[in-house]
Order: sequence, then structure tokens, then C-alpha cells
Amino acid sequence: MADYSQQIEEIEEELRKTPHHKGTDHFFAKMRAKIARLKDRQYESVVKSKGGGGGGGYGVKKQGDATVVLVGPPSAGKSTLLNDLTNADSKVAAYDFTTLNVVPGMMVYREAYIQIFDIPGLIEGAQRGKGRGKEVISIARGADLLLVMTDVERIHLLDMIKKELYQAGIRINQEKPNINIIKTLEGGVEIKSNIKQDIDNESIKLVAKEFGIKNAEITFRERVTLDELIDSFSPNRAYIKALFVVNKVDLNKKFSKDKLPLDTVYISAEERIGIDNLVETIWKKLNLITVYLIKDDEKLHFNSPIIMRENEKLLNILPKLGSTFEEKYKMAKIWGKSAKFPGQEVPLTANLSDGLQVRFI
Ligand SMILES: Nc1nc2c(ncn2[C@@H]2O[C@H](COP(=O)(O)OP(=O)(O)OP(=O)(O)O)[C@@H](O)[C@H]2O)c(=O)[nH]1
Ligand SMILES: [Mg+2]
Repeated sequence: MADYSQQIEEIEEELRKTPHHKGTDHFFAKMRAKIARLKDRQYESVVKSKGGGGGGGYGVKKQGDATVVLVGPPSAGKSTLLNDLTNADSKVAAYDFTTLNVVPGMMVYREAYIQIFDIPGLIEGAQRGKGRGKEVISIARGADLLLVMTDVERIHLLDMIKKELYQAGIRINQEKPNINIIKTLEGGVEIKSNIKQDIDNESIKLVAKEFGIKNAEITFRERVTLDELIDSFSPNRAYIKALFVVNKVDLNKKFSKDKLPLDTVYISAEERIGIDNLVETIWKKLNLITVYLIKDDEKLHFNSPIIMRENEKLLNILPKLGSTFEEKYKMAKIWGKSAKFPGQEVPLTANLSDGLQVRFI
């Protein structure tokens, strides 16, 4: 395996020595893209050697309606929390690295099956493979929601975790940059943007070239930073929602919440303080909704719920019913919040809403 870390380190060192000004803009764009490319290759080689991404080298399968992963430093109380929330029995102890593998648990809330993964602690340098870093990060990439967790005594470690995740290509609570890249056969790189960009066209072309793109139409629909531009070329970026959790509030009631996001959740996993609020916040962050399928011969009811996501459409229900259903229906009757009147007939491209009752016709 090529020594990517050393190459990355050498370029980073060179950038540290180079003054940043207009005259060195192009050099920086090119080198930062080069680093991103090397990190992608490094990641790909690790995934290959460990046999599969997403579920990761641990060979755990995603199940249920959504997957939540607990990330945090050793001894933050991740396993204690998993045991609170699910039927799992993950080992808890007062020393670091008690958990050495992925321990799955299932939480049932409002009829949704939410899978929760407890994983080994994440330490500084994880992204380069320290501790069980690579495996931990590959599990985290598969999450629908990350619970980024520390305890009252070590709130500063949230920044370390954020940094490690970022370095590993995970973008938390961030939208994918609105840039459209269409590869073409000839004509060089054509750049279209209605919004003035801070990055000049030459830098954009240099970044594209680093990623092996010589001909393309690149359309910007928003103003982006150089990092966001590089992100949009990289195949290994994961955009994942995160919720910050501070544990062990029983130990210290007077810690400062100043630098923490407003929606941070404070708990004591051991004394079960704040757990109900945490569960409700997880549910909200996942944007899950419940819809009810009404068969041809049935009256309206709220039995056999189907868990969907807020941004999905009626047609996204069909694959869950079985392969033969996708051809069969073209319309649906709906009852509930998003129906203009009870039993409104709508096309399958109509949006879902929580509590909606649906009869396909
Ligand atoms: N006071 C207090 N202690 C807690 C709380 N939650 C967990 N602990 C203790 O903290 C220690 C570590 O808990 P674990 O749940 O094993 O932590 P972990 O994050 O899974 O640790 P690793 O598996 O090593 O990464 C244990 O001694 C727990 O009893 C809490 O809310 N309050
Ligand atoms: Mg543990």
C-alpha cells in the first residue's frame, strides 16, 4: 500500500511554509485538491483491505427504519447509553476502550425500529487509523444520525471528534454543496455561475484536473468555499446529521454550555436523566414519519404503520410493499394533513406527511 500519510504530510508541510496571498491562490487550490485526492485513495485502500465500507470491517448489517451511531471518546458513557435505549447488553466499565467491537441495539419508538450502534471510543488521530479509528469511522459513515457524545468533564473533546470526522470526509449538519458537475467528451472545463464566486476559474479548473476531469460543465448554484468545491469532486464525502450529547450531568451541575449548539442534549446515562428528551430529539432529527396503508376493502384505520422519511413521496412506499406493486398503481387516495379534503386523489409524486392514510388505486 502506498504511503499516503507521508505524501499528505509533505504537502501539508509545504503549504504551512507558503504564504497565502493572491499570487499563491492557484498553488493552494491545486495542493488542497491533491491532498483531498490522496485522502480519498487512502480511504479506499483501507476499505478494500477491510472488506467493505458502510457496515465496515466489522461486518454488521444495517437494519430497521434508521441507523444511529454513538461516537465519542473512550469512557464517555456510550455503552451505558446504548443499554438505556435498547435491549442490548454492552459491557460498561471505568476504563478506556471497554468496547472493542460494534454492538448493535434496537430501539422501538413510535412504532419505528431505530438501530443504534455502540462503537469503540474515538481518539485523536482516529482518522489516520489510531485506536480502532478506521473501523469506527467506516461505521459512522453509514449512519443516518450521529450522536456525538462526551461527558461534562471533557466538553472540549467535542471539537476533537468534529475534527476527526471532518478529516475523514464526514460533513456533519452540512448540506451537500449545490454544484452540478457533468463530464463531457471535449471542450475543456466550462464554468457556469449566476453568483459571484470567491474562487477564480483557473483555480476551479486546477481542482477539476487534480480529480482527473479535463472536460466538464460545472454549474454553481451557490457561493462556495474552496473546501466545498473540493468536496463536490470527491466521491467519499458523507453528509450526515449529528446531535451533540453531553453525559454525566450528575457529576457537575455547573458546567458551561456557552460554546455548545442550542440543540445539545444533556443527560446522565447512569441515572437516566434526560433520556426521554433525548429519544424525542433523536426521533425529530431523523425526520421519520408514520403513514398507514388502507387496503381496497378496508375502512380507515391506524393499524400496521409504515415508517417513512419526511421528504419522501407516495411512490417511495411501493418498494416496501413488494416488487409487484410498483407497476400496479398510478394514483392514491389520501386522508390526513397533506390532503386538501378527505380521500383526495393524488398522483404518486405527491408528498407524504406524518399520520397520512393512503389507499393506492
Ligand atoms: N457518573 C456517571 N458515570 C457514568 C455515566 N454514564 C456512564 N458512566 C460511567 O462511565 C464509565 C464509562 O462508561 P461506558 O458506558 O463504558 O463508556 P464508553 O463510552 O462505552 O467507553 P468505551 O467503551 O471505553 O469507549 C463507567 O464507569 C460508567 O459507569 C453517567 O451518566 N454518570
Ligand atoms: Mg463502550
